[in-house]
Amino acid sequence: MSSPRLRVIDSHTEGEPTRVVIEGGPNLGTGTLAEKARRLRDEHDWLRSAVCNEPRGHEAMVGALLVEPHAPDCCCGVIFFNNVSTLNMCIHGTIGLAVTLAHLGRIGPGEHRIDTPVGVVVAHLHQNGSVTVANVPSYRLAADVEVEVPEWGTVCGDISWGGNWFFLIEDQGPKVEFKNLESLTAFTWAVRQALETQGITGENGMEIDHIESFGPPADPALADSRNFVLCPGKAYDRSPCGTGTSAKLASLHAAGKLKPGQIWRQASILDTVFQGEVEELPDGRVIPLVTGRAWVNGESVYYFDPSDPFLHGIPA
Ligand code: PYC
Repeated sequence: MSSPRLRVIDSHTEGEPTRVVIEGGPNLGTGTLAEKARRLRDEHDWLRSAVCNEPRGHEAMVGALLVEPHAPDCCCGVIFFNNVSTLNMCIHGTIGLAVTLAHLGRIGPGEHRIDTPVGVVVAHLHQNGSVTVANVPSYRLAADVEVEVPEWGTVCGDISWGGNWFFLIEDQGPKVEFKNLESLTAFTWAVRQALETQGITGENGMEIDHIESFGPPADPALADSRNFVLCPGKAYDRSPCGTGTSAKLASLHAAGKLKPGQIWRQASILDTVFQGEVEELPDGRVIPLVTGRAWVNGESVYYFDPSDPFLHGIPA
């Protein structure tokens, strides 16, 4: 493992941070983005930890490593990661990436194809600076799945794919309000553990590593729902979570509650909003279109002093 200098650009998307590594990342070789993500996870995990964990990062930080794309016609490839591992996909991060690339003068308004470990997504940078991401095909795998959660009782939810696997819970557990952050974290963490213990998974045994709890919005004039999303490393998403919004859109569509082109406004626990809609695919899945805003708010160069006991971060 070498000790390069890394150059990163920070942004936040509706409150959730993204840190794009624009220089100094390891050579991940050739192949698909899924193969490169596996190499990053198995052979270069120091980069993830150095970028996301303390002392440079914190539990909510999502990193994004820019790499060469594999799929044709893409402007770049990206691998997202957080305080504990690589992520399949991340929409708030894609919005942050698009705004970062615009800040660097590498892209302008218009549509940009971006290669990810779960497929190509399209980021549309609008003239007003907002970004719409056309996500990977999304779908509801199972509805009204019951899980026995120690100390919380039976919890019922949908299992849906929106680029990550989600368990979607409505009007159960603590009220979805900012003052309940601690109990919402305890509740959703208990649900996640119960799903794992009881062998409830996404397709092909994939772990359901995101838990999303929904309640009514603070103001129905501004949003249709407010959510709390527990990310894999136990941090809550400060944004409405784009892959979580995609999973929700897929569930609503499967339940006949959302028609193509109909707008769904998903508020986060901080009451920032993503706007979503779906396009139908012939096989019943949907392409979620998720729109949000991001702001570049910093730039750093990271040094790796071999005498620093935490040069690669403090493991989460
Ligand atoms: O916006 O998709 C998202 C996301 C995933 C994890 C954190 N944010």
